[in-house]
Amino acid sequence: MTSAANRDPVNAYIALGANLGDAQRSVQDAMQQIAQLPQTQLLSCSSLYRTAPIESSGGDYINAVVKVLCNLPAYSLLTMLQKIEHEAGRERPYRNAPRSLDLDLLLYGSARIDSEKLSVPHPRMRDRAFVLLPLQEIAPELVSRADLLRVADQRITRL
Ligand code: A4P
Ligand code: MG
Repeated sequence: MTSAANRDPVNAYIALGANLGDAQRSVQDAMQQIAQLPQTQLLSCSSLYRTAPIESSGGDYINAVVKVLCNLPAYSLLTMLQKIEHEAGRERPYRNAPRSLDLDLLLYGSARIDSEKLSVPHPRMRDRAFVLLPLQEIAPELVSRADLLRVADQRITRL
């Protein structure tokens, strides 16, 4: 078995979202917490975006995407992201409920994982302006014109 210390670091992209409480603050705080994760270097952060809820109730969301260089295995990174969500008061009363903080792993290098606990690439990332526009800001090579056309009717404003 390969130890974490011998693993090649991987570029990973994380989507941040919130639409309960002080959502801007929650997203900014989460960026700081991601920067402090072990074996993880925060490489870039998109702007914050105000976005219309997609298949979700509640008010507008604040969304952003960050890029990290990470030595953690994908499942360990996910567990740490879920801990940050939990500490931000995340509750899950029903699917797509308004949330104080949501952290989704979009991409973990070129890995393809499809388990109940973790799917990467995130299966819905190419259908959502709230992912694609911030991702395009920090990794334009990962977002195509066709992607952007597909989500052109979704309301999103860069803050
Ligand atoms: N899980 C599987 N793959 C992943 C992954 N790549 N990253 C599992 C994170 N978690 C992943 O997650 C549910 C389960 O997915 C977890 O047990 C985890 O192990 P969750 O955080 O409880 O729920 P979620 O993120 O709401 O679920 P889901 O299905 O990923 O939701 P979506 O499709 O991402 O939609 N509208 C706007 N404007 N902005 C938003 O941020 N977010 C959603 C959530 C809907 N509409 C939105 C927004
Ligand atoms: Mg989530």
